[in-house]
Amino acid sequence: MNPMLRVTLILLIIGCIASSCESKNGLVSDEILPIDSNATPETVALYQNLKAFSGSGTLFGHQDDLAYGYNWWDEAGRSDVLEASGSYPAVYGWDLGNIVEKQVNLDGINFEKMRGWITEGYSRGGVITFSWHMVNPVTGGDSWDTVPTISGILPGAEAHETYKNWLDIFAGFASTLTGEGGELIPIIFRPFHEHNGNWFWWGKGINSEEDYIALWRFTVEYLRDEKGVHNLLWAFSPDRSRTNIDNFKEDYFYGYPGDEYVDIIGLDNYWDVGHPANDTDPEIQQQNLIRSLAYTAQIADSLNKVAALTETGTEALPNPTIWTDTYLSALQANEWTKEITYMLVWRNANFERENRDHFYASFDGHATQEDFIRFKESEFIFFESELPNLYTRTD
Ligand code: BMA
Repeated sequence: MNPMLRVTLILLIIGCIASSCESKNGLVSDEILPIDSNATPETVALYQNLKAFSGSGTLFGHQDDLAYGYNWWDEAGRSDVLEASGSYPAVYGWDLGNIVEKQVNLDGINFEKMRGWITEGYSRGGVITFSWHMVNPVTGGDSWDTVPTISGILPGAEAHETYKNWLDIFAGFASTLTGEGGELIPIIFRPFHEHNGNWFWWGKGINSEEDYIALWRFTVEYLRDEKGVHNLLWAFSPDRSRTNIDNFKEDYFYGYPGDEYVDIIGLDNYWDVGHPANDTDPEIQQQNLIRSLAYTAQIADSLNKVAALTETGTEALPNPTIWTDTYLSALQANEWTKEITYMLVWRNANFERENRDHFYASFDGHATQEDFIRFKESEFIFFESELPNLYTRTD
């Protein structure tokens, strides 16, 4: 189908649903609302449009896309995804690690410049998501400083005020991200990710599940109710490697703070896409990828929320046809996997600065480029140039 026709059809579908037509799963988008009843109109629209869009395609996203690439650093207009495929990604991931401590984030991105790139991506219609590799508020170490921490920052604990001050800084940043009309830019906020793993200070086995839940709830209530931050959609994102695929729908809920505290049912899955530590037969891995995506979508559907593959990728892209053979075929595998609204691949670390091949999106000239273009040209995958307007309700 030609891209314009495709966009028109999607706009029609979104318009129809927004004006109370039933979608294929019997929902109307009006029925779905973010956990923040005071969310800004654009934030509500993004959430409802993602839900309405679910099943029609998957948006493609990339971490740090506009800030740097495999062989460039901080050059206006550049993007590895654009240069490899012909379009910017539809979703832009940014990380706030070190926002309290420094002018630049943990990977060297200046926060003022990040603000500009966020505005730029949003002004072209892209979706913005934040993770936060937060410094350990108790020890001052990094996110990987895995000593028991959460009990030390909950209300009443010694470092609680410190933690609140950090959230104030976050609120300041989130509240100054505005579009051309002065409206706040909606942000899919994905704090304390991969919490069922034991590699971050907020992880499993290091803290109690109860404390993790308390921290999440406190964070939502403080930012939303006390600080009045109303441009956030909250994404929950356990890691697939620490779930048993046969028990996924139970394992998924480790640390789940409750339906009133989560908007996006996310999954971080590096495990089933060729992780070097996973020696499962590749065919079984592909089946597990499909199963993990389908279960995630089923959970989202049962809770009337939005499903996403919030982080994924294979470092240095050793499989030349990963985009179509692994991702596209999994996303299109069945009616459930098709409900994954977006996928985000991790950053393309700059080779000169980091002296390693730590990249997850194709760049111009890479062996995966041809397949990346095929992936982009698939009717099911949406890059930025193919996006409908996600920020306006059409009714
Ligand atoms: C990790 C790696 C690190 C990076 C961190 C935060 O997965 O990419 O190099 O510092 O994410 O972006």
